[in-house]
Amino acid sequence: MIDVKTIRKDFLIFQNNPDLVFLDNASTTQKPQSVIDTLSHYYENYNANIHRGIYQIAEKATAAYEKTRDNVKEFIGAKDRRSIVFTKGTTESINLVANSWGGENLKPGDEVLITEMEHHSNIIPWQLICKRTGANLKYIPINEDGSLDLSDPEKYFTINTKIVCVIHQSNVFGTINPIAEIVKLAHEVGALVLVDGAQSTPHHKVNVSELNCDFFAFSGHKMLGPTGVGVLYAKPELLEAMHPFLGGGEMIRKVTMEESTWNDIPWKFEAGTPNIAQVIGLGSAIDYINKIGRENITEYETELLKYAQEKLQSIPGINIYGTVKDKGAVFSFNVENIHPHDVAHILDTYGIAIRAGHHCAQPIMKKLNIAATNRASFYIYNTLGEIDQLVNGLIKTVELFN
Ligand code: C6P
Repeated sequence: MIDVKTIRKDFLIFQNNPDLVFLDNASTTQKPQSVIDTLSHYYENYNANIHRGIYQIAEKATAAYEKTRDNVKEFIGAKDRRSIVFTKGTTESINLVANSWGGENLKPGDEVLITEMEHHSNIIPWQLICKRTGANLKYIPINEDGSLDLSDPEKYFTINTKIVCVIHQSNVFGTINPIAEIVKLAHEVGALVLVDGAQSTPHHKVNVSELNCDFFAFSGHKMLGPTGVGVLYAKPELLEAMHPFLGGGEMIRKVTMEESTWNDIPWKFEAGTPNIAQVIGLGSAIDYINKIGRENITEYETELLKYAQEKLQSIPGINIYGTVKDKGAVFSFNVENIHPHDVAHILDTYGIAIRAGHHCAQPIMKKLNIAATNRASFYIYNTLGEIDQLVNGLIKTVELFN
């Protein structure tokens, strides 16, 4: 079980901001001292470019960077370290697949299947590539409770479907989607599957081999790591067949004035100087999460979510979005007759940080016929007491407007 008091001591931000109640973890998480120290240690002791220098600190930097690749491989249950490509984040990972795989493999009449629950990062790259290639973009609809409507799969999974791109855990509803079922439906019609794991990877045990997905994307900053680093997992044979996304240093084998050949995977997809410190910092974040244990994280967050659900439901005029049983610790809601931005602003005056807006998921807002929601999202350092503070803040907000 999680010892939240001890955990909070690892996060200096809470000592430096004693009144801060940080409930915007789906947006980004705070960083433990071990991750911050790892970044400083790299810059203070062995800052050098990787894969190039043959002097000692460059070799040390390269080894630390590549060690994180092994760390990530184990963390997500990949079979092959060549499957792990470092990117800037989930957004870049999906753009890489849309451009490199989609640009090469999609043609007019093909279908890209996504869902109405996607973050813009898993919509826009597909809209762009569909426009470029003449492929069609189709959406699996969602139900009122925030679940996917998979009642009529033949309507969506067809012989024209070439790739299915689906969010693992919704950043608005918290819904955890049935990826194994979706992978099965997609593979039956010969389509690939890309999973957006930005919201699942920080909170649950993820095993890409068991899921049998073809691509999996996530961001370091949502799982205690630095900004500017993320991962694309892909089956090696897919990466081998795909063209490079970005061209430049390190991704080549031989360059002539006329043409070039490419480095081995995964480096074929890591052009230029990567975010070295951030990648090494991600390794440290994974170590921290492993020390706590992901089953413990899921268990603790479920407790937080249950407590929040019970407490928040009792506030008059509250509407909760995303009521499925299988969900992560993300809580979207509105308060009757009070704009979400006003709610978030008033809560901020009590030191409570939540997010208000469309959460980069405008198709969901359209489906629910609302402009925005409030969203509280939890992580390992949040406490039941902070949920009480949120509830008290909301009660005061309601009183203020009545
Ligand atoms: N969602 C939120 O507050 P990047 O920016 O590349 O690290 O992650 C993008 C992204 C992709 N998919 C999902 C499911 C996400 O939730 C996000 C980021 C943040 O919900 C910022 S909008």
